[in-house]
Amino acid sequence: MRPGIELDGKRVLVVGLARTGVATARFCAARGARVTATDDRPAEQLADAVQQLRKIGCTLAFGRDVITNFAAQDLIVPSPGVPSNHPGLAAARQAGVPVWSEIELAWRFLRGRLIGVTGSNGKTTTTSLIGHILAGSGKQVMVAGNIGTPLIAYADQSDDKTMTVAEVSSFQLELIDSFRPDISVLLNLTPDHLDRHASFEDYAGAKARIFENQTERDAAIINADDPAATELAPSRPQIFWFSRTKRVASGAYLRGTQIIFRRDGENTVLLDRADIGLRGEHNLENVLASASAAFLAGVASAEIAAGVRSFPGVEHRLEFVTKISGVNFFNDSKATNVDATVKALESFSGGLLVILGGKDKGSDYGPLVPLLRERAKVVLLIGAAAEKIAAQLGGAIPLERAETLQRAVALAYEHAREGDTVLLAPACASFDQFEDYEHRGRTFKQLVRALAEEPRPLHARGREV
Ligand code: UMA
Repeated sequence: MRPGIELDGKRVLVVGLARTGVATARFCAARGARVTATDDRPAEQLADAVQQLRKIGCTLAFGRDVITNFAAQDLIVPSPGVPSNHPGLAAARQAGVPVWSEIELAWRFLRGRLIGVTGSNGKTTTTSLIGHILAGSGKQVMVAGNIGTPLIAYADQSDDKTMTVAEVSSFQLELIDSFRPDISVLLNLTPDHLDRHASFEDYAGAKARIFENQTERDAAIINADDPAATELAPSRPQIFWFSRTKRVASGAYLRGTQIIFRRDGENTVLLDRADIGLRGEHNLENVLASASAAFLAGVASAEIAAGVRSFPGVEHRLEFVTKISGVNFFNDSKATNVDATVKALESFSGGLLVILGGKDKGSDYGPLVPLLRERAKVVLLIGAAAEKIAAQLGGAIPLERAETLQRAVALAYEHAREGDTVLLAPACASFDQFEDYEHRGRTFKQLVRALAEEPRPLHARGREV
């Protein structure tokens, strides 16, 4: 039984008024809560939210200097983008006011079963793939969360037959209370968001909360090849491992080209490697995790194989854009941390022109050096992190300071030779120059398509690098 919560007449403060805040305020207001909605940005920048929330009777407060009484609330729901050490939130906690992320609130109203997917990388692909397999097998599915649509926006649409697949981030998990997925997935754990979390341990601790309320009846699917992830393995839920490299006692692994799922000593062939159209070893991991989740959710192996075969991939995730005069262009704008960029580089054998940079998240770019040296011809640097990256790459590879994405695309195309690949895999957040990584990815694709309209013959290009 979920604990629920009575919202009627309660004072609810919603902090941050983008996707999560607007959906949360609407949800609470519809249940009779007295909602105050606040954002550090001025009202003029939030015209759409203002219009929607005024209409449903929310009290609105905008701008950093507006004093909102955080301590006088019954519940506070900050958006994931609001740091949990926000001074108002600290005051509320001190006064004993619950501070929950929106996934906590949503979970209390969701019906049916929940699959929660977390990890540093691969969450979006895995969440989408699980949703795709479940939908293909005829289940009633909702896909939501960090992937783009807040979970709370769908809570009302669920019923006992619904399977919800939710991508959940460390920002969302760090403020849960009773949130409990029936099936949890931890894909991997590498440093990320160290501008928000005090340390790697703090970040890992937030991720590990996905298991916190799971019971013996629930399942946890964990990457056995990732030491940091295995360290977080919980004691209560049943654990199913997945591995690219070794046989596991319980869970998914490779036997030749077959992907096997082993449970209670019994092996089931789920699919063959040949069914996987996605590029890169990291995507093999995503498939192992997705197939395991689908199997545990009751999907038959033939349907899992069919789902993996027909999966088109995810926008902004090693997405093939086009080929112009023999040069391939790939958009991996979702590579917002160093590990994701490592995985992107590993997916190509060489001939790369790599666009790196954006808003730094306290990252160490050193791990990129060996792969760049081996596989890249040149790095084009953009955004605020350019100088830090240049200093850390330390002459390992030719660098050009392109500053903007537009210039980076033009320079990359100028330097590329037939058979080369231009790869946007920035290893950084996008917020210094773009609204978000999707905006960055769409901009990249537009710039590339503009090049495609006027392809120049290869011999007319600039110098070899
Ligand atoms: N704001 C304040 N005060 C602050 C900080 C922010 O008022 O101190 C306000 C901003 O002015 C802005 C709003 O808060 O108006 C932004 O909130 P938000 O960033 O949480 O925006 P949402 O649109 O609600 O997006 C969030 C997730 N954003 C983040 O985690 C940063 C989205 O994940 C998610 O898709 C969405 O909820 C729905 O669940 C994005 C993301 O970058 C894709 N996630 C990180 C990642 O994947 O690495 C975790």
